[in-house]
Amino acid sequence: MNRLSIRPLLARLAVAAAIIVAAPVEAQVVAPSLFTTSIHVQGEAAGTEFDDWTAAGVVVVDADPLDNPGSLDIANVQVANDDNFVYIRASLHNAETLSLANLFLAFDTDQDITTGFDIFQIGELGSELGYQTDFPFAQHASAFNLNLSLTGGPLGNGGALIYPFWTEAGAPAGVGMEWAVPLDGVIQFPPTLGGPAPSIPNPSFNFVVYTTEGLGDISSVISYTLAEGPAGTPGDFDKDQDVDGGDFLVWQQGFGAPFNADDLADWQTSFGAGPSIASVPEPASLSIVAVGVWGLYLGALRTAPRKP
Ligand SMILES: [Ca+2]
Ligand SMILES: [Ca+2]
Ligand SMILES: [Ca+2]
Ligand SMILES: [Ca+2]
Repeated sequence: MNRLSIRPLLARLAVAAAIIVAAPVEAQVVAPSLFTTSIHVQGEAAGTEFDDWTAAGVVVVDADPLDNPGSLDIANVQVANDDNFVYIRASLHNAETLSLANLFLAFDTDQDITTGFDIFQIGELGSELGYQTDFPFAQHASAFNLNLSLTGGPLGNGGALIYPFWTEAGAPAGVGMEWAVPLDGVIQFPPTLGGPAPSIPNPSFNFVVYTTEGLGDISSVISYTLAEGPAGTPGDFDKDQDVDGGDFLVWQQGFGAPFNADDLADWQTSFGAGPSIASVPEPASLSIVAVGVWGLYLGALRTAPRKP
C-alpha cells in the first residue's frame, strides 16, 4: 500500500476553503441499509470489477452532477455492508482513465458536525475518519489529519481494500473506485484523547466522497446505518455455519461482553448443529477464566448430541 503525504492536500484544502465565500448547502440523503455478501473488492475478473454492485442490487444513493469537467468528477455513489466491511462505490463522469490518488472518503462517525473535521467548511459533516484512496487517517475538529496510527482490518493498519489499487506503477487509475472499509479498525488515540477506539464506533454514520477539487466535487452527505446479516444458528458465535467447540472458545473469550450466560444456553441447545462438527476442545487446551464456566461446559457436553 502506498502512503501519500497528506501535507500537500492540507495546503490545497486551505486554499479551497479560503475561496469559498458562501458554501452551497449540500444535499443530505439517507441510504437504504443493505446487507450483502456479494460485493467483492479486488480479485475479480478484469472488466467485471463493478458488476457485483448491480448483481447485489445496490441502488445509487447519490447522483452527483457533471460539474467538474476536466478533473475528477464524481457521479454515482453506492453503499452496502456485511459483517466485516462497509462497501462504497463512487463512479466518475469522466470517460477517460484518470489518477484516483486524490479520491477521499470522510466519515462523521457520530453524526455530529461539532465533532470531527468540517470538510470544506460545508458545515454538515464533522469527520472523525478519513481515507485517501485506501489510506486511513483520524480527524478531529481542529485537524484534517491527527497523524495517528490505526490497527485492524485485513491489512492490519485499518486500511481499506480498494479497486483500482496502487501498483508499482503508481496511483490507482480508472473511472471509479470501490472500497471495502473495515469495520474492525481501531484508531490508536493516545491516553489524552481517551485511548484506542473503534474507527467506526457506531452503526449509523454519515459520509461523503470528495476530491481535492473542493466544493467543485463532493457527494451529498450520505447517512447510512449498517444492516445486520440474516440471523444464523443461535450459538454459532464464529459464524462458520456450525455450533461446535470453536464457538465455545469464542464465547469464553467474550464472556462478560459481548456474550453472557444466555448465549451459552444457546450454544448448549444448538451444539452439534451445522454441516460439520469440529473437534470439541480438550480441557487442556482451554483456559477457563470464569468460575463455573467449566461446569456449564461439561454439562453441555453431557446433554449435547455427539457425533462419532
Ligand atoms: Ca467489485
Ligand atoms: Ca460531480
Ligand atoms: Ca463528528
Ligand atoms: Ca461455529
